[in-house]
Amino acid sequence: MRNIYLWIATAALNMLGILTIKLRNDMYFEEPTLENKRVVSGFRKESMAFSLTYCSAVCLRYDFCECFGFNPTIQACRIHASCRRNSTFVNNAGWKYYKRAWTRFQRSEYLIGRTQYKWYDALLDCKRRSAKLVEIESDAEDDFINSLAKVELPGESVWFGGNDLVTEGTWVWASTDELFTYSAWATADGQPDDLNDENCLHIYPTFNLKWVDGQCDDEHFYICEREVA
Ligand SMILES: [Ca+2]
Ligand SMILES: [Ca+2]
Repeated sequence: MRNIYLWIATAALNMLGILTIKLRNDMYFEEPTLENKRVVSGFRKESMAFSLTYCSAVCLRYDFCECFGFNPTIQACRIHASCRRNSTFVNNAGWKYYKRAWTRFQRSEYLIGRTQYKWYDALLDCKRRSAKLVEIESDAEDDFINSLAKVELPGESVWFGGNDLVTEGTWVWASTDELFTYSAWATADGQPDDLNDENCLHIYPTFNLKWVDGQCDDEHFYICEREVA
């Protein structure tokens, strides 16, 4: 009986978590490659969960939670700091895994833009999400974004919010028009070179994800950034 009261109290607290999701407009998406498996990487805890929403609310309460598993048959929830595709056991029937759309690092959250857009359309898509096309202010942030791109968009160029559209050679961030205070250009490979009028910033796998100037009308994946309290 005592366990039932405890369970009801936990459920009530989790309802508050659900409210938090709606306020933050947070989202998650299913990772079909992990279905019916047991993910090993970043496992933190397994607990009871009567629904997928409940399980997602548990995940969203933790900054470290990048992904969670839910099994509706046994009503259980697994909280993970990471879900690597190469770190799984097969044949764990009934489990599905979900990744948080926004990944937290320091004072920002980042969203992978999974459609290839021209630079300006990528910028607009981030604006629609009340965010900006990612802007990099430190080595730590650049390293984090590189790792995120390597895992989520392997071998792809990824748009950043920098541009020299107004004055050739004067690079600014789109959300503020402020000059770069940090940069990680592929200088060893002669970047930026404005070859054929290149005015938009992206990272380039051929140059080890260092920064290059690209033609703004090329289509690449992108990353949005929003600051969190
Ligand atoms: Ca930033
Ligand atoms: Ca240029």
